[in-house]
Amino acid sequence: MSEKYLVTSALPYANGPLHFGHIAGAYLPGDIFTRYARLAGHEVLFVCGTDEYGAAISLSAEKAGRSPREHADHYNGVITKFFDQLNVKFDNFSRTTNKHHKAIAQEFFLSLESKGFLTKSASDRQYCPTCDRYLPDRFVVGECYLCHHENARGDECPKCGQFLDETKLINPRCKLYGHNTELRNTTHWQLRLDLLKEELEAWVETKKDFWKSNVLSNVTGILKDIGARDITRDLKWGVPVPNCDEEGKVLYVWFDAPIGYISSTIEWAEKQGKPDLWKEWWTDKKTKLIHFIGKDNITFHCITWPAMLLKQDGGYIMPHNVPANEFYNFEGKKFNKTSGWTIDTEDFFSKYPADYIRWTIARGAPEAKDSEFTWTEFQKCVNAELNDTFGNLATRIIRGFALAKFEGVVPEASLNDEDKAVLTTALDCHKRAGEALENFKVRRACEIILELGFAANKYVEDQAPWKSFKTDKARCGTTVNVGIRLVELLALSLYPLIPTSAEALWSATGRKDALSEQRWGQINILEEDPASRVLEAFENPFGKLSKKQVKAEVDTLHERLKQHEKAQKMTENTEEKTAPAAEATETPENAMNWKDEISYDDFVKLDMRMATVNTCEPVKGADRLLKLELQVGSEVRTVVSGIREFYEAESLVGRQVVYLANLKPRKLRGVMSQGMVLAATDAGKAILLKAEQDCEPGASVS
Ligand code: B3M
Ligand code: ZN
Repeated sequence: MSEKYLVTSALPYANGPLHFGHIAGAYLPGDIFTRYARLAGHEVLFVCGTDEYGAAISLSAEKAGRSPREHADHYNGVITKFFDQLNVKFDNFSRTTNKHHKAIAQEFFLSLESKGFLTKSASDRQYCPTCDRYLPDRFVVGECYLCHHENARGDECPKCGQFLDETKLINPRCKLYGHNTELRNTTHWQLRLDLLKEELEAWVETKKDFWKSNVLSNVTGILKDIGARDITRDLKWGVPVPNCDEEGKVLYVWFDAPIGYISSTIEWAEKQGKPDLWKEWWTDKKTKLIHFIGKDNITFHCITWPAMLLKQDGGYIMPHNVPANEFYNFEGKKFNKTSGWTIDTEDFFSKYPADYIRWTIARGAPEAKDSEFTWTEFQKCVNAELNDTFGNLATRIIRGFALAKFEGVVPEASLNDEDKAVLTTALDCHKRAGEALENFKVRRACEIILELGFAANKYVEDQAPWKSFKTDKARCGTTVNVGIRLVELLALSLYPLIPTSAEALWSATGRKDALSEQRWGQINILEEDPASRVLEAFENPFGKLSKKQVKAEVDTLHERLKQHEKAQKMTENTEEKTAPAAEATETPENAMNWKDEISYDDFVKLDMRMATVNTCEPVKGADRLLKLELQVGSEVRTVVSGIREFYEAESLVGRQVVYLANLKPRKLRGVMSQGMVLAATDAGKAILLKAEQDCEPGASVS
């Protein structure tokens, strides 16, 4: 039966690049499902966009020295490019700052309020008197009162994973500057999930036969003692609470974010020139709304968001299924950009085609439990599966025989039982792979398609066309003809998973029509005969990875981690060793002229940033001064520095420096210098500081 699917993937926060862990959870599964569903004849719309409001974006923007909007602009670009590289294709990729978003988010709020599902109450919250602002969620850090981890966030502890009450943090500090905080009383709105508990439980009950068990158990567990939850924050960056006369109250990002699915659809409809078309998706009872997410987003998609939808007047549909995935790790640990435990995606895509990673992730998709990427597994997937199974079949049949021995024309066939048997097996695999994909079982689909590949290779092996070519050319011709049919069906089966390679295989069989426009289950390779089709040159879309290559990848990774650990140790050492400096003074040569002790609070007043030199020129009439124009985040600052005798002006352009930004500006030889660049002095020579590797200009130094 033909269905109507509205497919979404979790909206990625526009505050950093994505890694393959994210891809495995929400994006590749969404893309695979969408591609499959289209082939299966379903009507599909696939929407996504960046999640741009809230504390996470504000904090990360402030760290980078950008405004939240500039920060979101930047990462929206980075993320869009990543999806292009991976061939993840949305019908619309929007942003929660799109022009439709605010109004619908406010409408959702007002509708819940008018029906009595919101309450308003005042309570104590963390406030930073120095920064003069409240510190919602991750803006405040401190010791976890449950597990005593030192760096817990206001909303949750990364160590014990528990949601936290920010007011109970031990030694709370403002995350960005380390200021001491205090509690202040402020008003917030709560969504009365307690009043919706029964309705939600009844709704979840209707899902119990087809939702994934990990999702069901998670949701029923949380629903048991669900209470009211805050849906507003004291923050500048967000959708303003509607009809509210107090300044600085915005909707909690998790309240507005899922509405991004709707606003992205509205944007899509507008681009189609049919502004009302979005309603045919969001309010048509036939639409099956499918949310692809990672497991950490289950509560929001299966409880809060449905609760919000239940009490709207627009006639919105409810989620049909939420096939959440578990986590996808990397070589035994979580992906971690800070420590370097990650894959540099630019480097990756410069070496490997997207289909290699798509296949590897799909093959080991974290569907029922956490799984991981390892370089060895990657090599196995590429070499043994893509190349030796799929590539090999096509190479042997097409290049080895059809092109080399039959002048590029598919020979006639006269099918015997063995030929029919392999074609039947292949058709059965294709059908079963479709069922697996329809049920979000990507891993299983890969296994079944491999089965198809194995059966096809075994058939060629058994038929030994290299022998029959000499003894029975007609038989050989039939084997080649059957082989072409098998490659054709293989290409169709692989399309949702590895579209580019599948298209290459498809056209190599001489098909001139578009693969993406075929119908799953409607190519009958038992009947449809490719004989006399003309083939063109064949390029195997797959290659192999050498042992050396894999070793180099693993070595680079460990080297990066080692560097990171070394750098960390150095910081720890300097922190610990400031006191015993007295020992060093025992030898007179080492006598240090220590400055007076300062407090940590004094130190954090220094606003130091990584900056990139845009231009640099000598200051006229001053033989010791250079004028540097620095890129710091999105801003440009001018600094005059007394380093002319040590550096050629041109040689500094493009390099990074450490920049002290909040030094009172002063005029030097008629040029206003806004701060200074830091340098070490060694034997009377100034040596500019830089970080061990280039950073985002504006990155803070502490
Ligand atoms: N941005 C969290 C995440 O990226 C959040 C998802 C929103 S989906 C509406 O994991
Ligand atoms: Zn502060």
